Amino acid sequence: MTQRIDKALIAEQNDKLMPALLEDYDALARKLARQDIDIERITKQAELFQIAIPSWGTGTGGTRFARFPGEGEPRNIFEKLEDSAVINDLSQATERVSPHFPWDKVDDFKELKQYSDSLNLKWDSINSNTFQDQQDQQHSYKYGSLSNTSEAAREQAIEHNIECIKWGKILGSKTLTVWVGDGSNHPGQQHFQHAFERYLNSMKKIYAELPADWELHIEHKMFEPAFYSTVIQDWGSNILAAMELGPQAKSLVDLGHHAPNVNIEMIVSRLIQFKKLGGFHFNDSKYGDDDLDSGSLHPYQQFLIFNELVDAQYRKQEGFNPNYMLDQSHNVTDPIESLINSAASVQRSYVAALLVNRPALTDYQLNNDALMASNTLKEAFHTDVTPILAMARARKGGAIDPIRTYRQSAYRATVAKQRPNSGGNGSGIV
Ligand code: LRH
Ligand code: MN
Repeated sequence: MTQRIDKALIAEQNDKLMPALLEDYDALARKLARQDIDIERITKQAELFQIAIPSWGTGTGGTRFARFPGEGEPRNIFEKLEDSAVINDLSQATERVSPHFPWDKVDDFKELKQYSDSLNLKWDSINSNTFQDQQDQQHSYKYGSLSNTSEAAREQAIEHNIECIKWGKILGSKTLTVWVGDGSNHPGQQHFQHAFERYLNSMKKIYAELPADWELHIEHKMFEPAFYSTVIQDWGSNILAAMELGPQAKSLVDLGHHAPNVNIEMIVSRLIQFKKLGGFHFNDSKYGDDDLDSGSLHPYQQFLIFNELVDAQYRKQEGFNPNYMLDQSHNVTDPIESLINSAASVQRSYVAALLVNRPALTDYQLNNDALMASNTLKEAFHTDVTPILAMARARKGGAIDPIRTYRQSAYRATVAKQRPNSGGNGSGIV
């Protein structure tokens, strides 16, 4: 039986919190008015903000060492959709879900579409998977997939991606995201150019099957599962591949796929300039691809990324239409709470970036006034936009304090009774 967050509970909780919110909202409105910023214009843009939920993020994640399942784990895509609907009930900013095949594969995709429709959820980018061998798989991906030296293995991987497009069309998705772990662990093991050529030839066969209104998003990653070289290891190989494939191919930036201290906001600026920014997998990390909650460690970097995105929006940059999505692994928190928190964190970076005084910034940049240019960004970053985020949620029927309302709903305890513990504390990210 589908569990949702009771609208009456949200209303009752909001009623308690609204007087304080109105006070804070009015105070912020006066502060922004002194900067000639109309808070209502900003709140409307906050209401339009959407970020997709990774289906695989609704379950407890793990590492190669272990996974410690939580209570009421979703056991299939239908239960992952239920949890995603709860996140959207409270946040009103996550109406799209991104599936991963074959993890979310079903026999009847029309039935799955009907179920998502019944939950007012839409389908975001389709993620293919040629980084694991499936039960009945003929050719192994041990030595790669789209760049494998075995033509049979490449053809198998191409077929899987084309099948993902077919399933995505039934669900109403418009994007295929391709991340491959292809690479090598030993110097000399792989011929870098030949491997890239095999990858490109395989991707050309997938690209040829793309519907005219679809995009193909290429995701780069520095390392893991390969630990010496990775075929698409950085934005350089990524944009070269996207340019080689054609206008529907774009680059996807997963924040955790870069070496520590890489200037990701500058990579974003380059991809925007060459109309190759397809979208993002937001998360945060301290060491490797840690897939931690977005903005939990580097909120200023996340803000600086949105400063580039809002600047492009402000300049009406041609071909600018990036897709936003979370890609996280929740090993020690309730995944629903982490996804609610992270969606709000990314939305906060966007709203703060809307407050940047761009004409002033341009002046300081042209006059090499580095300090005032930096302060212009910091002023926006340090503005507490919490009242705008809460008001945007409340006006759309969401919760002023989504975590508090979620806990009041006892949703997790309820589904824990309905979903027997799937046990299996093996290892692996999902
Ligand atoms: C690879 C990645 C990719 C997904 C996987 C779940 O690290 O970021 O986006 O396919 O995580
Ligand atoms: Mn990713």
